[in-house]
Amino acid sequence: MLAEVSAATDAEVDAAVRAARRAYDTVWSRMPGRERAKYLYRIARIIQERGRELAVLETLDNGKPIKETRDFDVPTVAAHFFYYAGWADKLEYAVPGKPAPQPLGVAAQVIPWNFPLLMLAWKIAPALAAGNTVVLKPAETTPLSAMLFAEICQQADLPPGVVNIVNGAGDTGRALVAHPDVDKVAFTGSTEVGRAIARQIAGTSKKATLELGGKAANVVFDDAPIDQAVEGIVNGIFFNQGHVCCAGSRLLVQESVADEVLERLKRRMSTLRLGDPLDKNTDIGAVNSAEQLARITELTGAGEDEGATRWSPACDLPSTGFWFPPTVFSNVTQAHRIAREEIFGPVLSVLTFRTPTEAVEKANNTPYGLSAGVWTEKGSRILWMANQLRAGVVWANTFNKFDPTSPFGGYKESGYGREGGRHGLEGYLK
Ligand code: TXE
Repeated sequence: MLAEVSAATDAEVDAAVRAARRAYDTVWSRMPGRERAKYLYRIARIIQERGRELAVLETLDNGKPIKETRDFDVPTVAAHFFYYAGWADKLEYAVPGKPAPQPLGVAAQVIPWNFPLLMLAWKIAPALAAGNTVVLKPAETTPLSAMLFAEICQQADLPPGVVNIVNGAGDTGRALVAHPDVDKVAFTGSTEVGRAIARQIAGTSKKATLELGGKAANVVFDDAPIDQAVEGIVNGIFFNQGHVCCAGSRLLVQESVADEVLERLKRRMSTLRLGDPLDKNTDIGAVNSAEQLARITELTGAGEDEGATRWSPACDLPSTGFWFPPTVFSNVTQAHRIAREEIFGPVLSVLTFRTPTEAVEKANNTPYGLSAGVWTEKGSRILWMANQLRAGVVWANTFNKFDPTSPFGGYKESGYGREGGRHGLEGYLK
């Protein structure tokens, strides 16, 4: 065990919300945007300065490779604070002749374990820039980087009560969402809990942003640059062990190139290094928890039982911890559970198509709609696909690209509201 963290009681959740309310009323909502910006810039710089420490802590807590926390998570977190700092003093003047938008008040933010620090940044940076105060609950298996972030807020002299962190599991999250003095709820996690939160706040005046599960299609046409596409497929599903809501977990490949793509993909998968997440050469780290490993194991078992063909490269799994090898299923049909349900692990399901229309039908044949990828040399086809695909994000000849300036969010059961970019601020303003 790495650490033990105490769960907040209802009274402690109440104290945190009250602190946030007090800070909102007396300090934060009254402060000029340019002053708020100074704090956000300061936080961004301290994140950069303490980047190594944050990366190591995040890797220890989550199990993802240090290569990712060092080169992706932490720099992207800093980028979000820099980006939203830039908005804080522009809001008053964003639309000439119109009154300045107002903050909502106290935001309750509940986040998952797959990108603990990045999800915190997606939530806290726009909320603070817009003038809200926050109470954030990290996931129960990954609370540590949020606590280090709280220390960074103190180091930046952020006024007390502007950012509050409460720990705990679902009960703490429920108490936080239910608190009468909360004005806004922002949640990222499972569709099931997202639905429960939507029911819980129905009939109240609380606003909500929900970012839920996904089952993204990564569509490869026969004119795609195959080497580049294979890299995109690997990144799409094996980045962060596939614990990614927008993971390209369904590969849709045009029939004429399906054998070639699968062959090259297997060869590339054989070069992936699984093991010690703190080793900078590691590509695939540990699964975050026993529960998540059980879920991946159950669904991959169902894939075999239903007749799909399973393949993994030979690889030694470490004897302690939770591990799952990179896995690809071919001969998958749309009826298979592995084609319909979010696995949230390093497991790819391969389906084929003949025509662009069939590709669209299959890609959209899911209750989710968070993201999709398209690989083709034809610009006109990219635009056509982007319009046809019912997904909040469509990547063309790339995958899993994130930038603070771009909005992110779902269609259908992947949730509602957008995070990132200017759209991300709108969820914290009235
Ligand atoms: O999610 P939960 P879990 C998917 C993925 C995964 C599955 C289950 O498929 O296998 O969900 O993961 C808090 N009121 N995603 O169980 O339970 C909880 O403490 C308020 C997709 O980890 O949704 C944690 O902080 N809060 C996803 C957060 O909700 C509650 C990321 C998420 O946990 C609560 C994670 C309640 N009633 C899992 N119950 C994505 N969209 O990226 C729990 N929580």
